[in-house]
Amino acid sequence: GKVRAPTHIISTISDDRGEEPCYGGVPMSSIVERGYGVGDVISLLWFKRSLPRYCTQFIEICIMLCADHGPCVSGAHNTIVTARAGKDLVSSLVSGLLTIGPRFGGAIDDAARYFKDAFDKSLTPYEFVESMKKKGIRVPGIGHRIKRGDNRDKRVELLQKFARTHFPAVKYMEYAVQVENYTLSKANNLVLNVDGAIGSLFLDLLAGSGMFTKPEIDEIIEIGYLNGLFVLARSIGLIGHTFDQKRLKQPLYRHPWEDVLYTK
Ligand code: Q5B
Repeated sequence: GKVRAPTHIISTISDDRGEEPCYGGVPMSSIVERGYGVGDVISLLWFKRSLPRYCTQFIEICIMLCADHGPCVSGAHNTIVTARAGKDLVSSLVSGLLTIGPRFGGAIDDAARYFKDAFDKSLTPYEFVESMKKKGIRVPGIGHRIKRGDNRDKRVELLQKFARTHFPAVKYMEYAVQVENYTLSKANNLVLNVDGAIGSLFLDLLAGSGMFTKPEIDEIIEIGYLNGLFVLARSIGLIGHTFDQKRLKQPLYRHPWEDVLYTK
């Protein structure tokens, strides 16, 4: 019989060999004809299944709400400086993307990991937060540079409102809110931030949609899919900042001496 030569690559998410490309087995024409959105495309390419409409809508809301947060955040700042140094679009974009990490925008996966672990072990918010403190780990998804208990992040409120209306259950989100209540009793800046809101709500999406088995959920959390939402979303804003600086013909950026503490 025929012997298949060993392949160097295995790929399971899309196929471009036929008359038209397929995402997760769904032909492009069906994606267009069925009126699918970017949430459906993410479902097919990242999660390899069609998710219910409320899930894809939630993904789209995450993308829209995280697309930009002004010129002063780490990512936009890097992108602006790079664009003003005369670099091209891709260089300016990746320079901003490279700031995404545990402190800025890239705390979603760890928020999901730690909230899930604490909730599944039935830790009280006090036990969870204090155990993190003992380990010297900041609670991912908690804290913000400008948001406060009396100046909440509108994005968090919008995500919570959507989930309370459309998700079958929001147990992880409610747990995150209890954690926030406790951290806010310690300091006014320790709000549930956008990373923590997405991390906890995605746990609810994974657990409540009935579309994922428990091992699949564990694998998604272990691999760390969720920072991808912020990376994808913020790319939209960073590209915009690059165009903005070029349109405005901004010169090379040099940080003012007065804003540096020169010391020995
Ligand atoms: N403390 C976000 O810190 C920030 C604590 C904490 C326990 C915590 C910090 C943090 C976890 C990572 C996280 C996502 C670095 C943030 C985002 C997207 C964004 C950004 C934008 C956008 C802010 C003061 C005191 C200290 C700390 C304690 C702080 N956080 N304790 N758990 N999580 N969070 N990142 O203001 O006793 O004085 O030593 O790392 O979730 O990135 O808009 O800007 O869309 O672009 O610099 O929204 O919270 O506070 O470092 O001066 O700390 O609070 O130990 O206590 P800050 P610090 P002490 S959303």
